[in-house]
Order: sequence, then C-alpha cells, then structure tokens
Amino acid sequence: MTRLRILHHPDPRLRTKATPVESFDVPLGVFAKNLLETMYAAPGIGLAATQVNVHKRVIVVDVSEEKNQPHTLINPTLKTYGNRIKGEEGCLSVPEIYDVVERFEHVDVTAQDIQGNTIEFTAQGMLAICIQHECDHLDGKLFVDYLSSLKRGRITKKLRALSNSRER
Ligand code: GNR
Ligand code: NI
Repeated sequence: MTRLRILHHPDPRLRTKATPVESFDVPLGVFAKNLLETMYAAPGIGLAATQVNVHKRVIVVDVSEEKNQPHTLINPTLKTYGNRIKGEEGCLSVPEIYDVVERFEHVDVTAQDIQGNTIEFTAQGMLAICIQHECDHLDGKLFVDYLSSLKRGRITKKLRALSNSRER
C-alpha cells in the first residue's frame, strides 16, 4: 500500500504537459496500482499522474458507489460530443473548493490498458465528466481555469495562504 503525495494548486508542476507512456512494463503496473490506492484513500473518484508529479499519460477513475469499478487508462484520447452539462466539481489538487463547470455529456474514449492493448468505450454522466477532468490534468489544466479570473484569483490566494500555514 503506497499512498502518493498529491500536489496542490498553485504548484507550477500541475501545469506540466504529460508525455505518452511507451513501455508497458512492471513499474507502470506498480505505479497504476499506487495511483488507484491513492485515489481511493483520498478519497476521490479520479486521479491523474500529473497530480502526483509523474508526467506520463496515466489516469485512474472509479465513479461507482461501491468503489469496485476501477478504470486505468493509459494514453487516453477523447472525442467529446452532445450537450454541455453543468456540474459541481472539486479536485484533490484544489482542496476544499467546489464550483460549477460545463462539460460535454458524452465522450468516446480510446486508450490503452496496462498491458498496452487498445480499449475503446463510450461514457456519459459522472464517468464522462470525470474522464474529461482527468484528461485536462494531463495537459496541465485545472477546473479552476474554467472559472472567471476573479474567482480563480481568490482561490489561488486562499490556497497559497493554506499551504503557507501548513508549512510553518
Ligand atoms: O474526487 C473528485 N471528484 C470530482 C467531482 C466532480 C468532478 C470531478 C471530480 S475529480 C475529483 C478527483 C480529482 O481531483 N481528480 O483529478
Ligand atoms: Ni482533479
């Protein structure tokens, strides 16, 4: 059981664009397992490698009630379509902040599994929202980027103060 450390906004490392996974080796499997454990422990419904300072294109999600439907997606690409739906989002890298973000209702996902096999599926609802949120992380994007600059500025200031108070 290894819990990885989650970076908090405004840490500049969260802005790194992740690079594709090329080796589907044992260390990748170990990392994916640790990412999933870290997500469940947090607790969260998704986690991207970027958030634990690993800049490779790996995400994990589990939106099930029972927490028994993990998806590990390597090198995910999305085709989004349909209506835009508003939902309240939070992020483990933006602690204690929740706000409404618009996402697409549907996504076609193409990714690889831990062995490098191609997987394709369609998602909607919370799974679609979560996958869009996680894929944004891999491109260095956070949900607060969709908010007004006024709101984002307030959030950044608040989290900076919080991290300073924890350091000292
Ligand atoms: O745990 C999480 N909940 C959540 C709720 C609404 C929309 C997205 C999310 S993802 C978040 C975990 C996280 O930060 N993943 O990157
Ligand atoms: Ni997040």
